[in-house]
Amino acid sequence: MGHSNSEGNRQRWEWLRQYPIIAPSLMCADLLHIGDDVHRLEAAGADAFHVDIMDGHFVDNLALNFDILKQVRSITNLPIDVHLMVDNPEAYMERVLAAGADLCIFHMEASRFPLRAIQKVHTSGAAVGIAINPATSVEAVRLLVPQLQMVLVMTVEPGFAGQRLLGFTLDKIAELATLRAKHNLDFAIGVDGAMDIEAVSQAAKRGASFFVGGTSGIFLRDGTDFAAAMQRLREAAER
Ligand code: S6P
Ligand code: MG
Repeated sequence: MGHSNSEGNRQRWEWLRQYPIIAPSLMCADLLHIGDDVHRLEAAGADAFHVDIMDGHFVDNLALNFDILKQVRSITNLPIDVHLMVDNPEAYMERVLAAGADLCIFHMEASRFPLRAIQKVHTSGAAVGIAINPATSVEAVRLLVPQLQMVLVMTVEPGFAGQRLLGFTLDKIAELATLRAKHNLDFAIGVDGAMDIEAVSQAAKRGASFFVGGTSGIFLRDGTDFAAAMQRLREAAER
C-alpha cells in the first residue's frame, strides 16, 4: 500500500463499484439511539454509512464528530464514508482515517492543495472523494478525476438536512459520466441532498451510483420503516 494505484488499495475500494450504493446519512438518525439505528439500518439493507463532519466555518452548522465515527466503526463492518464539510480538510484527515473511514470526501471549495490531500488519504489505503457544491462546476475537478474514487455532487447547499433539491445540479452528473467515459476512468458518482425516490431515479439515469439518504429518502417522518424506504430507493435506482 502507499501508492494511489497499488493493488491493495484497489481491493479495498472494490465496494465502491457496487450498484447501487444506498448510504444512510447518520446525522439524520436518532442521535439519542444512534447505535440502534445503525443496527436497524444494517438489517434493513444499507450498503454503507455516510458520516457528516462539519466545523461551523465552511458551513454554519455542526454535525457528527470523530468520537461518534469511532463508535459507529466499532459496531459495523459496512463501509463508512466521511463527508468533511470543513475548511482546511487536510488538518482533519488523519483523525478521519485513524477512526477507520473507508472513503474520505472533502470539498473542492475548501481545499488549497487537493493533490496533497488525495495523497494523504491514499497513503492510508482509504478511497478519496471530492464533493462539489451546487454552484461549483465540473471543470473545477476535471484535472483531479483520474486520481479520485468518487465525485460527490451536492444537490443542495451543504450543511443542513431537509432542504429542497436544486434540480440544475443533476446536469453535472451527466457531465461527469461523459468525462469518465471519455477518459476511461472508474470513479463513482455520488449524490447528496434531498434524495427522495424521484431524485434518485433522475440521478441514476444520469450516471450516479452512490446515493446518500437523509430525511427525504430514508428517515421519513410518516412511519415508513427503513427497509421499505431503502427498497424504494433501490428500485428507483434501477436504470
Ligand atoms: C448536509 C449533509 C447531508 C445530509 C443529507 C440529508 O448537507 O451533507 O449528507 O445529511 O443531505 O438528506 P436530506 O434528504 O435531508 O436532504
Ligand atoms: Mg453529506
